[in-house]
Amino acid sequence: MNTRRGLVLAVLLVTLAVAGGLASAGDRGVGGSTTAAADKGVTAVNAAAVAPAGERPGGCSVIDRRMDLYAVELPKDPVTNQIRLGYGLTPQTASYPGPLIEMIEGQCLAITLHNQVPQATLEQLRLDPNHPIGVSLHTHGVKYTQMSDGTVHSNSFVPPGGSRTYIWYAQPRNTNTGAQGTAGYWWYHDHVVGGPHGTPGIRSGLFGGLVVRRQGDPRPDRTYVLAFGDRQTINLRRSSEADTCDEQNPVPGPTCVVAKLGEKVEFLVIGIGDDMHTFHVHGHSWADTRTGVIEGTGALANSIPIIDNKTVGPGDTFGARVIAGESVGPGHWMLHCHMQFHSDLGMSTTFHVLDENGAMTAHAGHAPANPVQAAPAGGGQDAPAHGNHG
Ligand SMILES: [Cu+2]
Repeated sequence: MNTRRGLVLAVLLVTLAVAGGLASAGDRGVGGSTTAAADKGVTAVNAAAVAPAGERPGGCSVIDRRMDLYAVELPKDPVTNQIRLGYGLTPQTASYPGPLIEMIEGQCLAITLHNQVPQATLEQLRLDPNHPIGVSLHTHGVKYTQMSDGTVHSNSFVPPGGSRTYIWYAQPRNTNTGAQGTAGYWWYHDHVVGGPHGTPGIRSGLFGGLVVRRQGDPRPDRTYVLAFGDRQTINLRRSSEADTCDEQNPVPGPTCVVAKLGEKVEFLVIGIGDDMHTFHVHGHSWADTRTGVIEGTGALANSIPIIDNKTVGPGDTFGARVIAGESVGPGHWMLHCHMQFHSDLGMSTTFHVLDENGAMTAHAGHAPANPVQAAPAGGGQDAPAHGNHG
């Protein structure tokens, strides 16, 4: 009888939560009442369905922007057969990494996360059978309250089939209060799938890049999010799987890093998993600053190092800004971890720089299809393979 009563209560609470969410579609952003979350008797799953009202970080008085984010199950990894999950702006466009989220300091963003990952899949990913089932959205760098932390501890996660609104505030710098601001390169990720740290969630693909710009920051033409992870992976893929560019019509994406000559390209590099890595790209270098660019020519600007290799540890993020092919021309530029045994094991991909017409020039970056077997006789150019990433 208790079970039955509990079930009825649960259904009522979920109904209330949905109604509350709809009713608060104004500027409040977070829907629902705080009743369920405050009631200690409510199960974690039911409480998680309710995003309490008024849960905004200090300074975030109005929601400037809203977006939906879907967590879905993707086809299994073609190589390892692991479960793959992804975030997407629509369920159909979910990927790993998830979509780049861009904010400007001062902005208050409400993101409604819809958990469409099947319950059975989430159960399969559990490290502990008593761990709650759900997906969350946890972020770095920007401001959020406990209710947008995306953890089990704060019941700020989403059960299968549910939705929840998270609020992020890109707090601006304030010289009066000493607030440093939030501009920088960050990442967001699940913190609940499989365990209290979301380790199986991240490992499955539930992560993405977040960049917060300051008003007036130089803007890139393209941004690529590259997560350096365990098992010597870039974006959870190794070697040839990390580079799926169609040479005729390369479509930018998590496995196709491509730009036209002269384009300003921004790499947002994330360290995930348990290993240290180094991010290195051939033929290009960047300023080791907050934006990857040096502004001004004073003594301070002159003291900034220009680098082409940077260490990234677990949870670290940074941005690197390059001008595609600047001074070096189009080609298939290697991009890899410089821990040698990592690159040897496949932690390598390619930055394809096309000419000004969007084509790969005939002379650029050609390499023997297999450097071991196809040693050039007489110094001639071999087949136009774009290998170089194994
Ligand atoms: Cu590495």
